[in-house]
Amino acid sequence: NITIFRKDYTPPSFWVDTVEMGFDLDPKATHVTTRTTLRRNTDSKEKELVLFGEGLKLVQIRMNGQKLARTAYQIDKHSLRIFNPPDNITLDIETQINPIKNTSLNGLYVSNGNFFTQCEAEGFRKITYFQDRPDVMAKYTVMLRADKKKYPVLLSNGNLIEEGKLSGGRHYAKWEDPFKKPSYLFALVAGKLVCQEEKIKLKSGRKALLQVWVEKGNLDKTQHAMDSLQNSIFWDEQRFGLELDLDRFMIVAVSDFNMGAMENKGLNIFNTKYVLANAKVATDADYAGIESVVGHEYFHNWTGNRVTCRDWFQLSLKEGLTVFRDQEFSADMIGTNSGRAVNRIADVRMLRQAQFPEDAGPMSHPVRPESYVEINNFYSVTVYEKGAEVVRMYYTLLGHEGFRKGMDLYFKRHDEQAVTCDDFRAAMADANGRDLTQFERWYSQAGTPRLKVSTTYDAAKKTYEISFTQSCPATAGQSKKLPFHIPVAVGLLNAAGQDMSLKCQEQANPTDSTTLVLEVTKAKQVFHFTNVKERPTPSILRNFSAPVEVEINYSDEDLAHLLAHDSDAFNRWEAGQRLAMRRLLKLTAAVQAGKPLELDTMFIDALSKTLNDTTLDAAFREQVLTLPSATNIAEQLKVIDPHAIQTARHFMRSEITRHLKDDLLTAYESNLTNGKYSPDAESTGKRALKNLALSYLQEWPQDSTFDLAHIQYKNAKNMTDRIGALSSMINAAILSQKDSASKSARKAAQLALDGALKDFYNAFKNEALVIDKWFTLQGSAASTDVKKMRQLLKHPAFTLTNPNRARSLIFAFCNANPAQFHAADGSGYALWADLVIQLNAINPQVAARLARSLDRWKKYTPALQEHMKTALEKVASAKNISKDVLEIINKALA
Ligand code: B3K
Ligand code: ZN
Repeated sequence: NITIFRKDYTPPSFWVDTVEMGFDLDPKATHVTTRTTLRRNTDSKEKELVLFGEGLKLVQIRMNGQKLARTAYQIDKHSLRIFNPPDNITLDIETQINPIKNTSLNGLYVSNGNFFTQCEAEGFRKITYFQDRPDVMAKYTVMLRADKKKYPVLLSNGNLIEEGKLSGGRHYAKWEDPFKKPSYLFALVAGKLVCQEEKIKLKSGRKALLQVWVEKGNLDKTQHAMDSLQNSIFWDEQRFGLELDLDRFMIVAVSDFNMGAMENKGLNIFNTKYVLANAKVATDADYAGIESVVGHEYFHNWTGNRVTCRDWFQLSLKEGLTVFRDQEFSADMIGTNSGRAVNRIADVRMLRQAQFPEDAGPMSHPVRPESYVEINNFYSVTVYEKGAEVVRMYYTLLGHEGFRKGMDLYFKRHDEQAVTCDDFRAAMADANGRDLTQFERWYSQAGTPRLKVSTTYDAAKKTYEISFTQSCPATAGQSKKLPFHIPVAVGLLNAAGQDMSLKCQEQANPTDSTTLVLEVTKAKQVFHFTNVKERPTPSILRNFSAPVEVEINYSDEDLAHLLAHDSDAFNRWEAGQRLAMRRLLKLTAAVQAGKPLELDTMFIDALSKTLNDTTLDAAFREQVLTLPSATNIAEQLKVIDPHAIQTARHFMRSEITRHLKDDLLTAYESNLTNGKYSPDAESTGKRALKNLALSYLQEWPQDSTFDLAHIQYKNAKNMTDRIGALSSMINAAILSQKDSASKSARKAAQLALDGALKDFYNAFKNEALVIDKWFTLQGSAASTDVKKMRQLLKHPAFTLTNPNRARSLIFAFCNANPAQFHAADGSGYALWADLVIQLNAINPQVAARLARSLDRWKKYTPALQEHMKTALEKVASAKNISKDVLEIINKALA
């Protein structure tokens, strides 16, 4: 397995102008003809023409009309090399492939009898021999031929220019994409599909046809995706002045898919999970997910497709930027008071949950990685989510207008080019006359920076000082770090909880502003504030203005003050999380030391104030009442003891419930959403708070609280309430085993739960995405041990070949069921190893994701570490392990 380095980039030896492809589609033997016109790149020193190809049967190759002599080229497992080609070439290549056998879901494959492609990053080479690299951009024409009965719909990128009948019951469709594109954006779809379509008018007055294609029977679930697409189109016109450049834009849903969706030019292919929704089958979270993924893929049309990446090390150029754009889109769509902040909180939760651990573990890499073995492993939370934070920092540093100027210049300079992260940074800098040289370190240095903050107030001089000390822990392959350019948004609260107006000596700001973006660029830096009339409470890193960890000595009173008053809703929430985290760490230590567990009333009072403050949006209150996750807690510890964390967290939840039963019940009852289901922000927030209250109430096992869940299940009119009730019933059944509930109550809880699970399965057995939820509920239930897991894996509805289904059960167990996955005897890890090995043979990309579950193994208690190591070694020594999985395992073991 070879490592590819960023420093080794060289331009391609040939440019490709046009690509004409022909497909004779057949599940077992698809015939592909590819005619390309190439011309030598005079900037390249490379003489040969190297085409990549994988798993292809080469039928014929001709150069400039002549059959290519066997001595003129060489073929190995991964490439076809043409010696001494002339400067201008027309190449004709015929290959044959076997889509039905393709379980990797990469390249051309079959799902439910229909054909689909996935070419990013390197799937095109599984279709034909080609310079399959993003800096080779060409214009494509595609002719599809297939049996008309079996494959009535034939789609590819761009515009349909011709279609008709062929002999033998076959038909054809010819597509032409008017824009140059890299091969990874090629797509075709063929099969039995139906669509919802609408015509819209674009800003320029041009009309465009929008289509959402699904399998028959799912047309009642496409409206939300269609609405989201239209909202995305209008938002991009408004916010960035970017118009849809095609006359036709298609979304196709497929149930076998490795990730969320793919931005193929004009023909987005989506996991059904991010298309199909109605109140019966989809939760509020599903609705929000669809909106953001539809937005994300659509926004790629400019950030990714019109301007693409020079090489895969630049992946964050398109992904970080496009995630930032989809986050802003969702925030602009939400329209409630605290909606923006609630979205921001959810994004930061996710960053801390997944990206911070990645950045501290064996797979840590900079936003622009320096090397890879398998590029698919770098479609990571670092490249995507941290990459989006990096883009957000430009936005914070340059302001709304400044950022827009930078975007405009980026498109002006680079339209229809393949470029780098440096090009993006240069556009941002040049458009604003700013020096962003140091900012480059966000792209080259891995790790989550630490920002230590200390403050001093001089009452006599009325001055206030904030000192910052930044550092960054060593990460895989990077021991020394240089200071980052960190925008730190700061506010100062007076004793009444109001924002003070700020005057800072080091940082000019508009008069009367109450939030100031301090630019920390040195290892140590002090900012002086003048005319500060009383000792303030500092609100640091408002709206999470940089992806760093802030260490600051707040007193509990400071935090309660911030939680109650900060004008920055993000930091209000953050203060609550800090109060909780302190206590969770203490409780975890107490569990380990065998000391009694206690929780102070000050914390509970602070929570109860928020819970009962009905001037706050329900969505925001729900976020404040949601405790830091087990993973968040684990990351704060030197040694992870998952069982101690569980016990501590459970104790805190039950104490909160013991004190706030009545308030929780009130929150439950006053947030019922009756009437027609709508996934708008206000109703979503109400359901979230109601279901959170319901789950807390189960910590106080009583017939009445359990009945609440059971009745909600029976009467549920939408999937959010149904799932909310069911997961509360699961927890209630578990808790009633532990606590003092009577024997008959215990039995009743278990019986009701069994009944509900059965009922749920029967009611939705024809809705694959809902059955995924059914598996997830059980995979993550603290009552599901390894033995129960092995039973669920044998359930007739379970399969490893469908990624959604495999993930629904297995990832839930390995990533969201710490109590059982970390079973003391190592049986959870042994199961993990078996499954990684089995999945590896079917789908290396899915297997490699699962392989990540043991990333942090070196942080666990010695006994667990030992078991984890055994499991990792088992995978490492198994036969035929893909480079996808090996890269992960080898880095973990290194
Ligand atoms: N660009 C695709 C991801 C492709 C993943 C390849 N392993 C989806 C997206 O980010 O929009
Ligand atoms: Zn993307």
